[in-house]
Amino acid sequence: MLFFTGLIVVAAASPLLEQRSDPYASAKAALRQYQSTYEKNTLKSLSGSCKYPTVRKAWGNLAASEKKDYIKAVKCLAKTPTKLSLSKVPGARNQIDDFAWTHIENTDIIHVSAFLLPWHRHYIWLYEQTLRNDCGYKGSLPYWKWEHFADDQKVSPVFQAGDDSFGTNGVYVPHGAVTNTYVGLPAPGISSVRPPGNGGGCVTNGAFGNQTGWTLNLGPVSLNTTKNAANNTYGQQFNPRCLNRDFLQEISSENLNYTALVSLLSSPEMSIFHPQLELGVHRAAHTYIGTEAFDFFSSPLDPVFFLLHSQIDRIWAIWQGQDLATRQNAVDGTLTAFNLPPSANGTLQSVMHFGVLDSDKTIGFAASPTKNGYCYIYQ
Ligand SMILES: *[C@@H]1O[C@H](CO)[C@@H](O)[C@H](O)[C@H]1NC(C)=O
Ligand SMILES: *[C@@H]1O[C@H](CO)[C@@H](O)[C@H](O)[C@H]1NC(C)=O
Ligand SMILES: *[C@@H]1O[C@H](CO)[C@@H](O)[C@H](O)[C@H]1NC(C)=O
Ligand SMILES: *[C@@H]1O[C@H](CO)[C@@H](O)[C@H](O)[C@H]1NC(C)=O
Ligand SMILES: [Cu+2]
Repeated sequence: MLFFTGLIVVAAASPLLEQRSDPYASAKAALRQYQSTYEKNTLKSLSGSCKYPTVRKAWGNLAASEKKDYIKAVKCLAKTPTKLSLSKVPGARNQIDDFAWTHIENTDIIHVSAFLLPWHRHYIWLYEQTLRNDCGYKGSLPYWKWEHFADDQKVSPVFQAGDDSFGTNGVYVPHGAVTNTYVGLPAPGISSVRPPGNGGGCVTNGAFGNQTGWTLNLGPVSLNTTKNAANNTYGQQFNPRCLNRDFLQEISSENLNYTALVSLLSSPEMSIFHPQLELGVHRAAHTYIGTEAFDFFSSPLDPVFFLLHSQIDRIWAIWQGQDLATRQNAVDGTLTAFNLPPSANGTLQSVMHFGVLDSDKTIGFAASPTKNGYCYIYQ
């Protein structure tokens, strides 16, 4: 009898305890609901050649062997030769540089414009395909589930020191604020100031730390710590150096938690959702990591970039999945970054460029993660 009573008390008390101790309990419940609606609607909409979507999972939910395979495939990209013309991009050596350069070349078009979401959807899909086709990877692109560790991002499985993770913060090097500028935009002065974090130097552990011999070849472009020469405006010269980071925990605490994510997902309109996503969590995630990841142009040189943008794509997919009929084809923004120079609004027919990686695609081509050759779902 005592035993029985005890059980009832525990069962009744645990949801209350959870709510008291977890400030995000209700946001987590709301996210589970968004996820379930997204999955249900997506599975219902499957047709044609996408009947069995591959599953993109949080990095922390990959098995140890899957993590190892992913990292091995990324390292293989650094061993496959560049397709870029060395007269145009003298510093390019490998396919990591092909991805970085394609982003650099498009930076002034694909950010703060109608292109952000569809361009990066196709770009990270190409990365996933290249890992599979050229480097034998069998899995899917993972994502950085930043909401789960927002209040202490350094304990995230993404940022661990072992060789099955992406490494920790960079070593501390005293430094001041960093101002990044959109090189090449017609109106000067569009920049973003970031206070110093508690790193700033080389990452010295993990799969891409300097102890492994991993180097970045191109860039940086928009960090004011390196005023690039005229023949290196876009970081096209060979500049071998270590991967750097400069974590800024308060940016994560204030912008990347469950509450922030759920508030973003509750946006009713693309014209609210897109700017809130891009200038909110997207900017915050890049800013949190700092240094290379904070460079508007060469940020894909931090391998975590692809997990970051997989998370961005996940958030967009979940938002679209609440109401595919009205949200799948919604476009917001113009054809130029910050609308400079002023341009028309983007449409499903607007064309996106992928340099040496792929032929042009339209915004509409990338509207659905389960059509036009894409076939994946986030879990
Ligand atoms: C890695 O970076 C650290 C910090 O800058 C430095 O002390 C160390 O010598 C570097 N190691 C290698 C192998 O370059
Ligand atoms: C780039 O210009 C600098 C001077 O601004 C010069 O020292 C350097 O040799 C040039 N590099 C190349 C590859 O042309
Ligand atoms: C979580 O994010 C929200 C929205 O950005 C912020 O207002 C709040 O301070 C953060 N922290 C907690 C514990 O909710
Ligand atoms: C572009 O879109 C904005 C926001 O949706 C709208 O207010 C504006 O009228 C559109 N401009 C044109 C030229 O259609
Ligand atoms: Cu980008």
